[in-house]
Amino acid sequence: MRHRRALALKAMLKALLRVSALSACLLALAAPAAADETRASPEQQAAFVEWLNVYRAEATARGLNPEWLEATLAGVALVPSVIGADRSQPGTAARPVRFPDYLAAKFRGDRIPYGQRQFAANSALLARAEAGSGVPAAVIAAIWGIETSYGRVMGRHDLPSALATLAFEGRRRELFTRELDAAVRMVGEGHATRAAMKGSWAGAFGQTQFLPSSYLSHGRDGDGDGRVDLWASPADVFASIGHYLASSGWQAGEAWGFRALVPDAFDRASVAASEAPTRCVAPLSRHSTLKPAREWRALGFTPVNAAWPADDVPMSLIEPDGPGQGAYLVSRSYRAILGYNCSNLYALSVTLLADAISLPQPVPPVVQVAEAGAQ
Ligand SMILES: [Ca+2]
Repeated sequence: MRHRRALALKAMLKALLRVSALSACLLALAAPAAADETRASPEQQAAFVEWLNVYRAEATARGLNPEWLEATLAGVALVPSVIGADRSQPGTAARPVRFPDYLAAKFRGDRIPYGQRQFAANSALLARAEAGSGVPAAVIAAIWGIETSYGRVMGRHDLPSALATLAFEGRRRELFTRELDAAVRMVGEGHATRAAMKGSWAGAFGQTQFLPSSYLSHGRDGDGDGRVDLWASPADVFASIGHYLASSGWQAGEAWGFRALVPDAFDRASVAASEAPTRCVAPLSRHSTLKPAREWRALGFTPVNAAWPADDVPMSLIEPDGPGQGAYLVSRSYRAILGYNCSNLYALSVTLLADAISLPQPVPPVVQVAEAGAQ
């Protein structure tokens, strides 16, 4: 009896396997686009090789050492999945992301509790980075946490291949050609071996997720060994993040800002910015004009779980999801985070994570909302 049942089971499994094999075949036939995401066509490969030859010639003309080019471009290949990832980035105008959903995704898992432990465990190195840059240790740690989950997720793509693919694709050819040049310099000048050049599909690498040009201009040697190692040295990672934010306009002694309650029937048009921004245009267009903190206080704004800064600190109002759905008063230091990544949702998630990992309990309420949303 038991034997017969086992045979029947076997037959059923076999039938199931046949069906799934058949549906896999049908899927493969029905979805050539999915196959294209991972494999380049011969035409694409040929076009990429041609582009690479042109790049090599132009980079040499720009003054890059041909030996450095050979060393860096060795083994470079077109990566169609990089193009796929670049074309399906979230938060485009067609698919806006709500801040609570964005925050929930960023704070998923152990991002806060692990961050609290990492903030404590690295307090001496973070304090040194703060002293050197004027950027609070908690903000440096929060960038580290958002970018790579505190150094745990740095990306495994071959960096020169990802950069060459993005430059070849052409949507942001100028930017990625420049970054490929910088990657060539990193290898040529001995900052990293060719084999160590691993990073995200978008060309960012190490615990800071710097692009190669940021490494060359903002990388700092925090542990004094004469090298800048953003993959393995936490001291270098913290010093470099601090330097990057200070260069982007962080004001020492001026905190990022806070979540605020907006007075009833507040006239937003009365605080509209008078000039269009010249950098990071879309996110900065969502900021009101900068007004001293004392004026916001006089208008009836109230900080949530925070204190007002000095009266003359300039702040602007942002409401990421529109009026009545959560408001923040942010300083010029907040704007420096937009230099790291030009997105209000990104910058707000950094500042709220900084508060969540560094302030004594309880965790700020907006963070609890995001955590609840993640479950
Ligand atoms: Ca170092």
